[in-house]
Amino acid sequence: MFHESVIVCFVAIAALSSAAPPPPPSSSPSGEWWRDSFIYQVYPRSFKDSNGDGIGDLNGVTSKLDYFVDLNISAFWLSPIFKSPMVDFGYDISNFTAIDPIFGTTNDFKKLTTEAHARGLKVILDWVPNHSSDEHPWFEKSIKKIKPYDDYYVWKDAKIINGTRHPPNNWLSIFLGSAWEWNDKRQQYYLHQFAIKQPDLNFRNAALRKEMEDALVFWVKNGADGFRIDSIPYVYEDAQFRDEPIVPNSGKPADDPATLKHIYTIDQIETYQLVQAWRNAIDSLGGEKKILMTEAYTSLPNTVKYYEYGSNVPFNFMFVTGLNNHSTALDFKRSIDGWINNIPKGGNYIANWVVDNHDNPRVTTRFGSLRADQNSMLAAVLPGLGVIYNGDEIGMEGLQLSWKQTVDPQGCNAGPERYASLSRDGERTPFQWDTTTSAGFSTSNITWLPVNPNYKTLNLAAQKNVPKSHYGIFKKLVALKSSEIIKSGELQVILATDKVLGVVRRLPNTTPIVLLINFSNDAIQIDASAWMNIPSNMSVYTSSVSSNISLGAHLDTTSLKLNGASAVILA
Ligand SMILES: *[C@@H]1O[C@H](CO)[C@@H](O)[C@H](O)[C@H]1NC(C)=O
Ligand SMILES: *[C@@H]1O[C@H](CO)[C@@H](O)[C@H](O)[C@H]1NC(C)=O
Ligand SMILES: *[C@@H]1O[C@H](CO)[C@@H](O)[C@H](O)[C@H]1NC(C)=O
Ligand SMILES: *[C@@H]1O[C@H](CO)[C@@H](O)[C@H](O)[C@H]1NC(C)=O
Ligand SMILES: *[C@@H]1O[C@H](CO)[C@@H](O)[C@H](O)[C@H]1NC(C)=O
Ligand SMILES: *[C@@H]1O[C@H](CO)[C@@H](O)[C@H](O)[C@H]1NC(C)=O
Ligand SMILES: *[C@@H]1O[C@H](CO)[C@@H](O)[C@H](O)[C@H]1NC(C)=O
Ligand SMILES: *[C@@H]1O[C@H](CO)[C@@H](O)[C@H](O)[C@H]1NC(C)=O
Ligand SMILES: CC(=O)N[C@H]1CO[C@H](CO)[C@@H](O)[C@@H]1O
Ligand SMILES: [Ca+2]
Ligand SMILES: [Ca+2]
Repeated sequence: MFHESVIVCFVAIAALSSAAPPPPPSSSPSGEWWRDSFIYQVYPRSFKDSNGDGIGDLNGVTSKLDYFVDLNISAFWLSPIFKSPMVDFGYDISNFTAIDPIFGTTNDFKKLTTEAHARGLKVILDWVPNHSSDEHPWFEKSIKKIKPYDDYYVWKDAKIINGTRHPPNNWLSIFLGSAWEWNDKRQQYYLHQFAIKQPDLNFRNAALRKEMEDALVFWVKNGADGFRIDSIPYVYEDAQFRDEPIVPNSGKPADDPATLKHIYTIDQIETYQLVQAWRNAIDSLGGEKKILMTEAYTSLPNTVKYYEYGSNVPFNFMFVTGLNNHSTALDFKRSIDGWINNIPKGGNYIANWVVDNHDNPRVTTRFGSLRADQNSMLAAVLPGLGVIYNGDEIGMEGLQLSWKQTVDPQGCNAGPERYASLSRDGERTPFQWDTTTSAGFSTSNITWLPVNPNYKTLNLAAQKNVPKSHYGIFKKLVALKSSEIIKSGELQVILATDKVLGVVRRLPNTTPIVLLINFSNDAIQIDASAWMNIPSNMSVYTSSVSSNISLGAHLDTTSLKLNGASAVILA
């Protein structure tokens, strides 16, 4: 016991002396309304159905705007709502300037933005530039080599080996198998980095670039306050179409993209220049500032590079893919410090913390239900912007579907043996509003994905007036986000022990804000006061549902006990 605490102390000292990255910029460049707020991702199919067809829609979102006001988020972003055959549930777009009838009409969108703006809320659209649907008229014309569409997609001749047709190179699709699909009519292969029905657009063609930029401008003129750009690293590929090197001993099947080192299919420099061009195009329209958020699952240097090319929010996915329920307090500290320290200096850029999204198992699945609040608490106390996914704020849980119920192409392509870990349906089930039919999501009892049966107890209505609920806690977090100490206070990320992560925000002559997270089940009693240089008597601002500490209680931080997997914010 004594021996263990000696080691613990050493870690804490080492951490303290090397910690304290420079404080984040405190002056907010005027008009950047997203700073120091939470942004909320709406998955429209699953949020609220207004017409009883079992699929969420725009009028459904409009009917819930007062909920966003209640949450006090600054903005919400909508996964794609454009015309689509829905093979990849809207990520396969067949008209970039039309709303899909499943979601409503252009007028419904205008109504949504008008009513949102009237409530001080901003609306962000999901922009999917890498590919269109194969049912887009451009693709149909491209197959027929009708100008200028002939060159709107990435076409290549077959490689003939011993008289047999082969794809032009070894590139693999994210959804498994060759990234090339043979088209009999055109007698060429087309590139698809995602599904076969999602041909990659050719951004080396100036006319295509112009069409896409015009579409962005179209939506801004119709009320969009900015864009979340999907899968941005994939937009350009190597102009010479070279084979990608093979990862030695990946242990993956040959059709899995993890077997290749992606040096020619992602992160090309032209991709960054394209984001800058879009930045310039939407800025030139004037009016209120527009936000650009970029989705890039890539290395940290390649992610933060987007800051310098006009992205306000290069999504930080450390809580989504980098860390999991095996991560230690030290892993968290290293990742957080790494992000803060890698933000380019001098640009007044802000950090961001993505808690969850529609492509990864829910936070409750990845970290366990006891830790449902932990990452939102981090996103609130750390500087910059927090991004949550619908349902996080009530601790919604993933649902494991049967093979027969699976509809996600990433699951379907994987087949009955492999779908369970690859399908994204589990995190996309309908929002759980209350205990009525289909959890209040739809008047229909048949919904596009089944409602999680736990809605009878886990729903918004059950938490609405309960301070110590996920929802009650999240509301406290949003309020904290806009406080001066979180906006501009000094940041320290400290290992209070090797099992307990501490985040402290300080302003002169003010009680600090202290977040403590217990990462283990080892019995350690800590003197947080000495190690973290915080007052010995602090009150509980909020604590996780899993914590037995009461809100508003006063705690003696010289001898602090947190129960397993719990987190607390002291003030
Ligand atoms: C997309 O839809 C809009 C609105 O319905 C229409 O005016 C336009 O022609 C369509 N674009 C294409 C390429 O089909
Ligand atoms: C092509 O055929 C020749 C003769 O049968 C054989 O030696 C060679 O290995 C084949 N090449 C490939 C790439 O399969
Ligand atoms: C930890 O995460 C894995 C993978 O997401 C999951 O299977 C496991 O149940 C989790 N464990 C706990 C205790 O939450
Ligand atoms: C769904 O509703 C229909 C019509 O009201 C009813 O007959 C049916 O039993 C319901 N099914 C379920 C699973 O609740
Ligand atoms: C709502 O957010 C705004 C801006 O972030 C903040 O000024 C305000 O105090 C918040 N309101 C509440 C009730 O937390
Ligand atoms: C902690 O502070 C509160 C409020 O100032 C006070 O009521 C309480 O007695 C203090 N507790 C201790 C142990 O000093
Ligand atoms: C919380 O639980 C832990 C262990 O489960 C216990 O030691 C501690 O006294 C409890 N704290 C409160 C405030 O009830
Ligand atoms: C962490 O949780 C365990 C299990 O409930 C508890 O015994 C321990 O005291 C906690 N650690 C700290 C530092 O609070
Ligand atoms: C997080 C996210 O939106 N991922 C999307 C990336 O792009 C593919 C193809 O457009 C989608 O399937 C994913 O959902
Ligand atoms: Ca509907
Ligand atoms: Ca591409």
